[in-house]
Parts: sequence; C-alpha cells; structure tokens
Amino acid sequence: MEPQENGVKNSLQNREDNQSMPFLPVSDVQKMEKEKLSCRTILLILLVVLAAILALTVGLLVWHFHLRTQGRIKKVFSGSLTITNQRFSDYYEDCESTQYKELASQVSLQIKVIYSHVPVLSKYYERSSVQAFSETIDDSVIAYYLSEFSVPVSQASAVDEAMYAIEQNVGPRQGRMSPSLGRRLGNILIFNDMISGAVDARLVNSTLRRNYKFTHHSHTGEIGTIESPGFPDFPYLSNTYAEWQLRADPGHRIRLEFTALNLEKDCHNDFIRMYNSLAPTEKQVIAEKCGYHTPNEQLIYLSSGNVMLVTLVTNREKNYPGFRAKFSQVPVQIQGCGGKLTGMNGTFTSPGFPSQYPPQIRCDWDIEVPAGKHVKVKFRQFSMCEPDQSSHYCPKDYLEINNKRMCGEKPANTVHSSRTNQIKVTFFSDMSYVDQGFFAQFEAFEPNDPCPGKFQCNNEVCVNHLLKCDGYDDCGDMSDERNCVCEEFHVKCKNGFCKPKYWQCDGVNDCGDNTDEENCGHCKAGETLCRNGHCVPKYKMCDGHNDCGDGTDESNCPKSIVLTCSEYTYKCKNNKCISKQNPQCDGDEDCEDGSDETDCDCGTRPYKSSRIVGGQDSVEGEWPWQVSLHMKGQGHVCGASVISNNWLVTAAHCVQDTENFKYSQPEQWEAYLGLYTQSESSKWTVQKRIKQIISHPEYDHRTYDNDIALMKLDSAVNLNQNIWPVCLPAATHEFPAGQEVWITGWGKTREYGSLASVLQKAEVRIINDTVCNQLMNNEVTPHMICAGVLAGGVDACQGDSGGPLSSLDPDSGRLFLAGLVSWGDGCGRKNKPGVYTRVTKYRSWIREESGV
Ligand code: 4AZ
Repeated sequence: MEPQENGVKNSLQNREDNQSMPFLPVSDVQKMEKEKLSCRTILLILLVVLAAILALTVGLLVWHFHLRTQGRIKKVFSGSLTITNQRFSDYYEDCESTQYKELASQVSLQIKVIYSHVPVLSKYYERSSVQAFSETIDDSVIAYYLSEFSVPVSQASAVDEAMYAIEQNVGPRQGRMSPSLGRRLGNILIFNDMISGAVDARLVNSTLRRNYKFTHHSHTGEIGTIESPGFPDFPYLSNTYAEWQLRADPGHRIRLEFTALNLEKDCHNDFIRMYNSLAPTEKQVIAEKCGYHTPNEQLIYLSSGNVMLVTLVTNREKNYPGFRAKFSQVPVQIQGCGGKLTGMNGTFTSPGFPSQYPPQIRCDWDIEVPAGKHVKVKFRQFSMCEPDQSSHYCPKDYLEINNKRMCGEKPANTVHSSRTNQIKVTFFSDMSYVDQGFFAQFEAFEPNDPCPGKFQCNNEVCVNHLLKCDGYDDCGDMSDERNCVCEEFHVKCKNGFCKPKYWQCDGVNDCGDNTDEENCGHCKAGETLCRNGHCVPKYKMCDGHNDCGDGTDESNCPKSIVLTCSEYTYKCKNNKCISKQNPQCDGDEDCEDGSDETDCDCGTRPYKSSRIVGGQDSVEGEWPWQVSLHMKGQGHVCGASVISNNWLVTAAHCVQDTENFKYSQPEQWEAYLGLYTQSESSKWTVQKRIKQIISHPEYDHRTYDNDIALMKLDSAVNLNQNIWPVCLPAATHEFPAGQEVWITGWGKTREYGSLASVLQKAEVRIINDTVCNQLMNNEVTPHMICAGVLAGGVDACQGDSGGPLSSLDPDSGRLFLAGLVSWGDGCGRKNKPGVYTRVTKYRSWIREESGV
C-alpha cells in the first residue's frame, strides 16, 4: 500500500510542535531584564536561547524527515462475531430496515469500545461498519464487519498483533469475551467467537467502484443464479469491486457451482474469491479463481456454515466476459464423511468429490479387511493443495494414514499399506482454501504376496512384469527401470538405465543424465554443434559473430544480428536476413523494417487450459483454427485449419477422388468453423461452402509426399474468439526434435474405434527425422515431420487427417502450424509416430496460391 500524505499527518505534526514548546528560558529572560541583570548574565542567557533555537530547529528538521519517511497506511480488518444475547430477525437480512441499522450502529459502537481498551488500536482507529448479519442454528446473530485504521508504517505489525490478541480474547476458546468487554450492562451486546484478519489490499483499493452489492437467501429446492454485471453480452467493468452475499437456512451449507468462468488469466488483475463468511476475511477464503475454466471442470464449492461471500475485483485493463454460477442450499451433513469400511475392497473419497471439499471438516474412516490379510489404500487421485502449505508437515489441510500426513498433489496410484488387517484414515480441512481432495480404493492382500502375478515397485505400486526394463517409468519412482541388463536394442545410460536405441539423439534427455544425447554430432567437449554440422567453441555463442557460418551460434540470443541469408536465417521483407531463430510475431521487432512483426493476427486463443488416440476433451474455443470438413452425405471426414478469413489448409489426400466419391469437387464439402461437438452447432459455429480446392500439384498418392491442399471459402467468415487463424511458420521456422506440440481433431479414438464427438486434443513431441525414418521404413521425406509418443497410446488417427499439428511458441505465446495430419502405421502403436506434412516447406506455395 502507498504511504498516505493526509490530514492526519498534519494534525500530528501540530501536536508534536506544541509538545516541543516549553521554552522556559524565554520567560526567564523577560524576568531578568526587569531586574537589570549584568552583561555576563545577559550573554549567558542569549547563549542558552540560541542553543534552544538551534535544538528546536534540529528537532523540527528531524521530525519533518521522520514524517516524510514514516507515512501512514490504511489497514482494513474484517471479521465476524456472534452476538449471543440477540435473537435473529429476518429484518437483519435487509440492510435498509430500521432494525438492521440500529443493531449495526450498536455493533459498530461496541467494536469501537473494544479497540478503545487497546492504546495502539484506539490511537489509529478510524471507523467500523457492519457488512451483514446472519443467523446461527441456535437463533443467535452473527455480525460481519469491517474496521479501518490509519497506521504509521512502523506501527503496522503492532496493530496486527493487537488485533490478533483481541480475537483471542473474544475467540471461541474463551467462550465469552473478556470481562471488561463482555459484562452485560444495560442492553450491551455480548460478543463471542470473533474471527478477524486483515483484508487483502486488492479489495480495499480506494479507486475501485463499489456499486455492486447483491444479497440472496437460498431455500430448499430452489436454485438461484449469480453472474457478473453484463454477463454474457458485455464484458465486466474495469476497476470494480462487486460482491454477492449468499445465505442459507441454519443447518445448511451454500453450494456454489460455476457454469461459466472467463476472467483475465492473471489473478493479480481480475479475480473472483469465495469466502466462508459474509465478510472478506483473509483466513476464510475458500478459493480464488481467474482465467478461463471449462464447464466440464466441475467448479463446485461448499461453505462450512450457512453463508458464503463471492467477490469480483477487476483492474483497469482487459475486461473479459465474467462468470455465472448457480447456488443452492444443501444439508450440512455430507454423505460418506468417515465411517467403518469392511470387506475385501472398496472405495472412499473426500467429502463432495469430485467437487471441492468444504472448509472446516474432518472425516475419520476405520478400514478393516478379513483377518489374516493386510490392507492397502491406493489413491487414484490426490490433490489437497493450498497456499503456504508445508508439504512436509501439512499443518493445514491433510490426510492422515498410518499416522503419516499427506498433502499437496500426489501422483495417481500412490499406495499406502498397513501390516495388519486394519488402517485408519483421517481427512481434515481447515478454515481456508479447499481443493478437489482424493479418490481412494482399499484392497486386502496376502501379506506374503502383495502384487499377485505382478512386479512390486518400491513405492508399493504393482505393474505388469512386461513393463520392467522397457525404458518407461511405469512405477512412477523408476524402480521398474533399475537393475536392468541392457539388450542390444538399448542405449546403456551412464546412470544404469536402459532406453530404446530409437531414442538416441532425438533431442530428448531420456536417460536423465543426457547419455542418449551425447556424441550425436562430432563436436568435442566445450564445443557446440551448428546446424550446418560445424563445431564452434561454446564461448563464441552470442558474441555477435557468425562463427558457425549459418548463424546457429547467434540464433538464440537476446539480440539478433544481420547475416548473409541461408536456409537457417529469417528473411525480412527488405531481403535482409537475421540470425534470430523463429523471430516471426514474437513481439520483438528484429528486422530493420519491422516485417517480422506484421501479419500477426494469428495463433492466439482466448482460452487457456490449465479424439485422437490417448487424448482428452479440449476446451470450447481452445483451438479456434480447427475446422471439421464434412462430405455431403458422409458427415465428418477430415480436419483443416483456418489460415485467414477465407482460406483453409488441409491434407491433399482428403481431397482426392475415389471410385465412389468426388472429394476433389468443392461443392461436395461443407466446412464447420467454431465447432466443438459434432452435430451440435453452437452460437459460435459457422457452416461454409467451399468455392475452390487447390491440391498441391506434386502430391504423390503412393508416398503421401506434398500432402497439402488449400480450400477457399465461398464467402469470408467473421473472425471471432472461436474462429481464428493459426500462424503459418516461415520457411526457416525451427520445430526441433523433442518440442511439445498438440494434435487436435474428431478422428477415431482407437485404431479400430469410432470418431470422437467432442474435439479432442493430445500433446506429443516432435521426433528426430533420422529416428522417425528408421521407425517408418524410410518412408519419411523431407516434406514430412514426425510427432508422437514412442511409448505408444497417443496419436492422430483416421478422421484427424488434414487437421493441425499446433506448436506453441513460448516467447510469443502464439501457436504455429507445424504440420498437417497425414499418415501413420496404425494409430498409437509403440514406436510408430504420426507423420505430418511439414508446413514450413510450403510457405511460399501457400502465399502464391492464396495470398495468405
Ligand atoms: C488416417 O487414416 C490416419 N497415426 C491419420 C493419421 C495416422 C494414421 C492414420 C497417424 O487418416
């Protein structure tokens, strides 16, 4: 917070001035003058007066300096307290009612009295205001308030400590408040259970507009809706604080389910918070959210009591659509929170799973399997994260099993077992921050055979024997890859692992100690391998000289240099070539004429996220260049990508005539842009006819070489957040082996499976050309690029053809079209990557044919 230069400072200064004014010597001078004092005495007095004036001036200067450096800060605390001698009335939910106003002013007054007993608080106290009241199960009233202090910076922690001490006094452990505050005098209110804490500075920013405050009371069987002002037609306002107070009947919780959440992705700027209170008390934050969240993410929150506060804070820039959420009341009792579990196996979860568990809840399970057996608990999913949590001691939310605490995120299939037929599990969530929790299975096992027919990993996971020493970490702790004897088709890593030979020199450090990536070129230690095969000393990198001769040593540097053009340099519009690797649309003007930063309305998408074989549902709008090509009478046949408002790019093999179908005829096709689920058009979906198809003249239907075609839409499409072009990479754009890239499409989800309904996405890696060619019987031409997961299981498949292989450029955050789905040996097979059309090879052809 900014130190404040306000009136308080001035009045303090005046007061201090007066305090330093007892100039006794002045009156002494006057008295002595009357008595006609000697010259020596007068001289002495004058000296004393001069010294006093000097001291005063120095004092004033010091004080002035002190005030300049010691500004004041506004500290706002929020809290709640129970009024035990006041019965709840419905009027207290209406802040306009007389009853509300009377009780509110009495509470504010008494809070002031509480602070008046503590010097450090009374000195800096400004005001308190009641924010709301709610009802407890025993008909008492809970008051929610804000208290404001104007505090010198140096006193800020003293104020925090004093506030903490007050809370302890009026807190739950003492029962009633301290005698001086808690005695019932006349109609004084009795306070109890105080919870308070500083309010997040972003919420008290004085520049925020505060005219949005909504209150709702939920009733059984009813579902209400809250949404950001203007949602979904208008973006939310800048610099605004909005709040929604949600109440339920006593004995219930609030259940809040987000059906849409689309905010700026940086939570420092715009964010939503849910509180387990009606005041924004820091220690009662249930969760903070920002960015985009897909509707199938299940953002469901529960309060511990019968209230919840939702706040939205926005800053000056970048306004997004906002949010919509449903709220309802549910009974406090949650099914499946603890109990006795018996039998040979079973499952149990954190309360509310897969929704977020509520704050302030504890569940205890006693698991018992038949006598003579032992029991193991396997966590299929485990996530109990919260800010400032120590993953070692887990003092906040935790799960305790065998007296050992777990918190944070754990890999799937984490196992804990006991040496008896019983195991105790405790789940605990504290007052603040919640997470999704866990899904666990328990299972009885024979003590002498914990993994029947399988290999037991060190972490107690059981894996198939065939997975031992196959180069993959199937256990999760690498124990299936230790103590292996490498076969002739393995690389022997220095650290003892064996990895498939195919993985050698593919740009990925598979061994972990880089053994598989060493000696790939012919450079000596301390040298770096240039793309043209030369070796140069490492210290010559980024020294401003083109030591490699092809610019490699100057291509990954903060500043690019002008070079003679080669296949490794980027050519600017003025025909000069620069050394920087992939400078196109990266936000820095690298060319003298700035041409590397023109035509950059591409490759961005509004949604982040936090079939294809082995993929997952994408988020609607996540791949706005993805197109579904339908053949009349056949439905979805191929994928394509938007590259401008009237051109698509797809695979040539999608538009070749067969005996029965004329795929090369534009009128046979319908292109669906902005589509997410097949046969479910949304407001974003645009159907277009095709005016022209240009297949690459050198497409070879036997080898799939030059597998690229352009399609011109019959009319231009309006580009929007769900329909947006991907960036076309320059001819010299590098997609190095090992780079992560995304495949997307509605193709088959298994080699012999059926098409996907929802657009699928999967992450794969670029595979080294030589490795790929070896794996694919030397059928990979220089016009092709390979990508996949050599372990198998993740791949493009039939129906994905023509669709994009998108590569995220980490510097610019833009996605570039690295490839077009072209062919493969089956789908998702081990050591059979997908083969894609290498788009960089066709940059000038695309420009010549389409002007894009
Ligand atoms: C196809 O039939 C196809 N695994 C596309 C991609 C791949 C295999 C087949 C890659 O269209």
